Order: sequence, then C-alpha cells, then structure tokens
Amino acid sequence: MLVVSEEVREALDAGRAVVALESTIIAHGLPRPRNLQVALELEDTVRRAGAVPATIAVLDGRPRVGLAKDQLERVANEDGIRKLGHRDLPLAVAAGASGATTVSATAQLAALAGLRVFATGGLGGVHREWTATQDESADLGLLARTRITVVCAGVKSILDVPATLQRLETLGVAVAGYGTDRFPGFYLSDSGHPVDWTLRSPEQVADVMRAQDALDAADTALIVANPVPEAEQLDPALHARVLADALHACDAEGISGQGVTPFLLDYLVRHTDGASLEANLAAVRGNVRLAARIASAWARG
Ligand code: PSU
Ligand code: MN
Repeated sequence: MLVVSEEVREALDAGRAVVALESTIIAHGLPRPRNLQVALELEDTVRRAGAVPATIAVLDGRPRVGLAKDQLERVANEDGIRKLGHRDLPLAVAAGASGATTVSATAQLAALAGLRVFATGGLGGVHREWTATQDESADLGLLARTRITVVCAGVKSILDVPATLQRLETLGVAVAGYGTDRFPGFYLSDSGHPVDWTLRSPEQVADVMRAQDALDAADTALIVANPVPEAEQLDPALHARVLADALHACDAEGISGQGVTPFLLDYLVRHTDGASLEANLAAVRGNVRLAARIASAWARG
C-alpha cells in the first residue's frame, strides 16, 4: 500500500542516508507560490549534503515516500488538498483522497518505510487554552511510540511551550538541544525554557539513536531541537505582540481543530510583513541541513 520511490528504495537498500520531509508545511504552512520553491529547495539541500530526500504525502489514496516533481507540485498547488494526521491515513487511503501529511502522519509512514531521520519546522504540541479546548497535537502521542529522530526548531511558539515540554516528559520522549541548553522557540532561538541534554555533533546524535535501539523497548522518538540562528530569528517583541493578536483573532473567528495551526501561522506571516515567514524558513533550512548530516552519520554506523 505504501509506495516508496525508486530513488529512496535504492538508497535504503544500499544503506545510504535518507531524510524524510513532511508535506503539511508545504500545503498548509507556507503561502503560495513560495511553498513549491521551498519544497524543491529543501530537497536540493538534502541532496547537496549527500543524502536522499523523501518528501511524504498521500496522493489519490496512495501514501508515498519520495515524491517526483509533478507530485510535489500537486501538494503545493492543488486546491482542497487535505491535512492528514496519522489517524486520517486509513480514511484517506480508503477514500482515494489526497492530502499533505503532518509530523504525526509523516513520522508514521517514514518509520514504516524504514527511515530513521526526519526534518520539519516546529512540532505540534499543547495549545494555549488547552483546559478549554483539549487541543493537543497528535504529533506528541505518535512520537511517543515511533522510533524516529525528528530534527525541529522546538515546538511552534503559538503553543503552550512549557505544557508541551511537560507532556513530552510524561510520554517518555527524549529531547535534546543541538548546540544549546535552551529549548528553541521555532521563530525564536530561545523559547525561554531549558533542556536537560545538549548534543553537539551528528555523530553524538547517532550514538543516542544506537543507545535507544539497545535500551528502549518502547519505540519512542528522539527530538533534536535545533535553534534558528539568532541573526535570523523573528524580533521577539514583534513576535509577542502579533502572536497575542493572532490568538485573539483565532478565538474571535471561532477557528478550531485542524484549522488552528494554519490560521495562526498565516496570521503571523500577514501581520509581520513576511518576517515570520523568513524566520520559519531559516529554521526549516537549518533543520534540513542538520538532518542530512545526522542521517549520514547514522548511515556510516
Ligand atoms: N512546521 C512548520 N510549519 C507547519 C508544521 C510544522 O514550520 O505547518 C505543521 C506540521 O505538519 C505539524 C502541524 O505536524 O503543523 C501541527 O498541526 P496540529 O497543531 O493541527 O497538530
Ligand atoms: Mn490541533
């Protein structure tokens, strides 16, 4: 049922480095036409680092690991393409539907295909106002039972970051800062919260992955939290101001469920003159570069 592209299949068979990339960020996280350029650029970044990119999505009911250019174009440009969490995958397959995969669905399909390293922007997590809405991203639960290494710039700053960190602890998901003892804040280099562990090289990350395989029977993920460089972060004061407005607007417009994250990200882009988009892209680019180096260290064994 899972279609693995020839390029990805060959790389896996040969034990070469492969990096999984998600597609919700393309379809629902970035504005057109920039989204397609970014999707192609990120694949190119992985290739230049000596690894094979595997962007993941569902097209016409077929989950695909590794997309051709025309398939990437569909993800970027098709109107009405759905947003699929892992729970949606069987429904999309049976319906013959097309959709972009979130972190949870991407991680599940990547692990099923035998991929171990995955790059994204920011993870989903516990939303502010959780006590009223119970909105916690399915990303967290899936990462608690999937053996994959996710390189991200922390969790999206639109979330309740300390609550999300607490949930990750409760769920038993390992979290390490990359080159920092601060948990990154997606658009911001520092979320204001510490992490307990710091990793400083791709080889060190690969060592942790090997230790997970030896010690952890529960198939949990490893989160490598890689900060956006300070020079490329969103101005923290602007971030605080616009985010407060965005949360109000979300509430006022009655947005809920899957719509919340895309609404907030889009609001920030429009009300920061695109500055949040540049910070988001800087974070994603850095994560993809690091993921390629980690996948290479892992492939070298
Ligand atoms: N990272 C980004 N932009 C995004 C996302 C991540 O830089 O749009 C997506 C991921 O696919 C993540 C999803 O899984 O947002 C979270 O959505 P929700 O809060 O509805 O679970
Ligand atoms: Mn949600």
